[in-house]
Amino acid sequence: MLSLPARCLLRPPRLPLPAPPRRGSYGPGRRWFLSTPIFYVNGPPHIGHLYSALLADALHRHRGLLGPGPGRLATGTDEHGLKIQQAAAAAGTSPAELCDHVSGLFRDLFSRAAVSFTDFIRTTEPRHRRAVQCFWTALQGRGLLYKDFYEGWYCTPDECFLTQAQITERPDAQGHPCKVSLESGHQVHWTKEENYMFKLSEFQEPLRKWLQGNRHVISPEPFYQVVLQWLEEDLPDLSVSRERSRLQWGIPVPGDSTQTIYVWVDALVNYLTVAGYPDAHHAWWPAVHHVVGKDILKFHAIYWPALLMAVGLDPPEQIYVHSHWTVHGQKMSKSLGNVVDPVACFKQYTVDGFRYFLLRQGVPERDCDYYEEKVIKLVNSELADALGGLLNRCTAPSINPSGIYPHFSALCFRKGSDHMDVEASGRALAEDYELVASVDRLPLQVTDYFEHFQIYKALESVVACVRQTNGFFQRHAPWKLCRDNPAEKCWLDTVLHVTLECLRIYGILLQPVIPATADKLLSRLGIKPEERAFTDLTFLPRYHGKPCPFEGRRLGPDTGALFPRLETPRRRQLEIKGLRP
Ligand code: ME8
Repeated sequence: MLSLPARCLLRPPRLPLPAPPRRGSYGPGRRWFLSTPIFYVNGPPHIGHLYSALLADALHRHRGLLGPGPGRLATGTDEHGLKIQQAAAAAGTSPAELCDHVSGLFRDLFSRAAVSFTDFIRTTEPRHRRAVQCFWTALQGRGLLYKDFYEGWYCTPDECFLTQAQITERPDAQGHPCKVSLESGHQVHWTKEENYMFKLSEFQEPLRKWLQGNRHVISPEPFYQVVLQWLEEDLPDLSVSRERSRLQWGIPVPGDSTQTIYVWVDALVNYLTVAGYPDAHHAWWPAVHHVVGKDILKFHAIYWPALLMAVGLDPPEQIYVHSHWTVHGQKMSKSLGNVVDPVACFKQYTVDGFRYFLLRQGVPERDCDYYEEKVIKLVNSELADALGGLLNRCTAPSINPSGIYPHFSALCFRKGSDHMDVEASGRALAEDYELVASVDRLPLQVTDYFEHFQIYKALESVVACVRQTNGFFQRHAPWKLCRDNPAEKCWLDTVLHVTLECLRIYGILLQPVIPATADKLLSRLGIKPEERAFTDLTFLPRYHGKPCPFEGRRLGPDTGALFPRLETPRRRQLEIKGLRP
C-alpha cells in the first residue's frame, strides 16, 4: 500500500507494518481520477460544499506529489431537476440564467480556494446530454428499463423517491401536520405518474458480492457497514424518469418526448462524461475515486454501481464518504439563517487558514462543528505560532547572519545504533534522536493516512513533529551559542541545519493542504520548485552519511511572517471601540 519511491525509504519504519495493498491504492505512475459530487445550483456554495472539494483536492495534490500522474480531479454543478426548475420560478428567472449564475459562484469559489480541478462539468453541457442519452440507450438495450405507473412519495429538495417507512409526520411552520423525509426532514409530496423503472432489484445480489469482495471500497469502514445493512433490506426497482409535463428542465428520454430522465441518473453519469464516455472513458474507468457526503451515500454506493453493472461497466474503485459540518452545534439551513459563506471565511482566516481548519478538524466518520473562535485558536496555535514561529526563529538574521543553509556536523550529531553511547561524544541528546526518528517516518505515516482518507490524522502527525522540533530548538537554545568559538559554531550550525531540514519536510508534506503557505515556507528555505516532490523527502541526508544538496545554499528572501496571527473576535471588538491601540 505504501508506494513511496525507494529514495524516501531511508530506514525501515518503526511503525507497525501497514496493511497489505488493496484495490484502489495508489502510487507513482498509477492513474487516478478523483471526483467531488456535482452541486445543486438552487443556492450559493457553503462550507460543506467547500469541504468536499478540499478533501478531493488534498488527495489529488498528494497523489501528484507521489509521482507525476496521470491524474484528474473533476467537480461541477448539477443543474437539472424539479428543484432547480422551482428555484428559478421562485426567483423570477429562467432555469438557464439561475444555472449560469450559481454555477459561476461554485467555479469561482473553487478557483479562489485553490482547488486544483482539471475539469468542471455542468450537466447542461452538450457533452453531458450526449453521454446521458447514450447511457440510457445502453440500459434500454439490455432490457433493464420498463414503463409502469409509479405511485409514492417524492422529496423535491432531495430529488428522491421515498417509501412509507422513510417518511414521518411533523408540524410545518404554521403548525399544520406535514409529511417529511425521516432522513433529511424535507417535505415530501405524493406523486402518481407513468415512469420508466430500472430493474434495480436484479442487482441486490451482484451488489452484495461486489461489496463483500472489496471490503475497502467504501471508507471509512462504518459507512461500508451501513451500505451492507441497506442491502439486507428490500431493494425495489427505481423510477428513473418523470413526466415531461411536470419536469421540463432536464434531458428528454431518447425516443419518448413525454418523459424526462430522472435527475439522479443524469447527475451520476457526470462521472462518465468527464471520463470521456461514450468514446474515450476506458483509459480512466474504473480508476475513479468518488468523494461524497454521507447524505448521498445510497446514490453512490447502491444506485450508481448497479447502473454501471447494468451497462456492463465496473463499479467505482473507491468511495470516500465524509460527514457533515454543523454551525454552533446546529445543522446549516437557510431557514435558520446560519449558512456559512466560504468567501467570507477566506477574508477572515485567509484561504490557507480556512483550508487548514477544515481539513485538520474535519473527521470523516463524524459530524464536526464550526465556530469562529475554534478556527482562530487552531490556526494561530498551529500555523502562526508553532510552524511560523519555528521558521522565524531559525532564519532570524541574529541567529543565522550569513543567511545560508548551514552545515551539519556528524561529529556533533553522531550516528549510532545505540545513541546512549553517542551522547558521550556528540552533543545530541536522546530526545534529539527521537526527533530524527519521528521525522524520518513521517512521510510514510502521512501517506498512509492520506490513503486511508484520514487527512486530519496526517496533519496531526505533522503538527506533533513541528512541536517536537520546537522543543529541540528550545532545548539547545542556539541563541546562547557563541559563533566565535569553533566548537560552538559547529553545534549551532548543526542545530539550525536539523531544524531547517525538519521544516523542509513539513513544507513538502503540507503542500496538499496549505499550498500557498507551503510554497512560502519552501521558498524561504531556498528549496526550488523541482525539489518539492515526495522523491525529495529524504530527511537529513548528512546524518545518514549522504550529501545534502542544500548545505551551504543561500536561503530564500524573507517575505514576512509565514502565517500572520488571526485576531480574535474579542480583540477586534475592542479595536472597533477604540479600547485597544
Ligand atoms: O446532493 N457538511 O448536491 P448538493 C459537509 N447534486 N458537506 C456537505 C454539507 C455539510 N453540512 N452539506 C452539503 C447533491 N455537503 C447532488 C449530488 S453527485 C452525482 C450529485 C456536501 O448540492 C456533501 O458532499 O446537495 C454532500 O454530499 C454534497 O455537498 C451535496 O451537495
